[in-house]
Amino acid sequence: MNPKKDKKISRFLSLILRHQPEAIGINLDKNGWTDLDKLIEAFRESGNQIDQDTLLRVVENNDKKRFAISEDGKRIRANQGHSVDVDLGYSPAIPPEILYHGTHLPAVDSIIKNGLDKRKRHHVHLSQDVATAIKVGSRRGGAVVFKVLSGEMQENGHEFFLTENGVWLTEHVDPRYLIKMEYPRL
Ligand code: HQG
Repeated sequence: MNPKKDKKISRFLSLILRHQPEAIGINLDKNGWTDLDKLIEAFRESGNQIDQDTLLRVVENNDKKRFAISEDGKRIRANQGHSVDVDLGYSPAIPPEILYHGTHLPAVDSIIKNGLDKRKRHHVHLSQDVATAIKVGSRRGGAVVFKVLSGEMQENGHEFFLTENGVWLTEHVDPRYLIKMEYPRL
């Protein structure tokens, strides 16, 4: 096992299962699933040798549990983060009073003015804790963290969904529900 290589495979899987299945000629069904055997075959044909054990290991060990295997063990999908049109079938759930969103400095003014938009993804992604939000924000440089008044939003009729890997999703967050944290601490 080679952690660096596994990370590369995970990145590639995210690209294929969330954004560009056509890049290696596979299809996702309406719920985002694709056949494991066909995926492995398509990986091979695109010059990426991978066997089933490696793929299952990458899914199992993934730091954010980004992928799920179907109950019958035959299909795979990404748990969240899609830009392609899929219905993940998550039911509305009651969020905690406060959730967090990590972002980067250049986005702050626009977020304060316009709220959180889903951009290319299906939903705005929110974290359960500050540490995760800092990590998300750090992907683009120094992190800025917003508190989201999710309890109040839900009371006012906004829907929230909890993905299988613990990410909270919602359609949009109005600026009135956002508080910028001055010194986010772990
Ligand atoms: C920002 C990763 C300006 C938003 C992470 C973010 C997450 C605005 C960027 C998951 C804005 C969108 C999602 C506004 C939002 N004006 N900027 N009005 N509203 N933004 O990648 O939340 O590793 O689509 O703050 O860990 O960063 O891929 O969303 O910076 O869970 O599994 O627009 O992706 O998970 O960026 O990340 P993204 P995100 P994975």
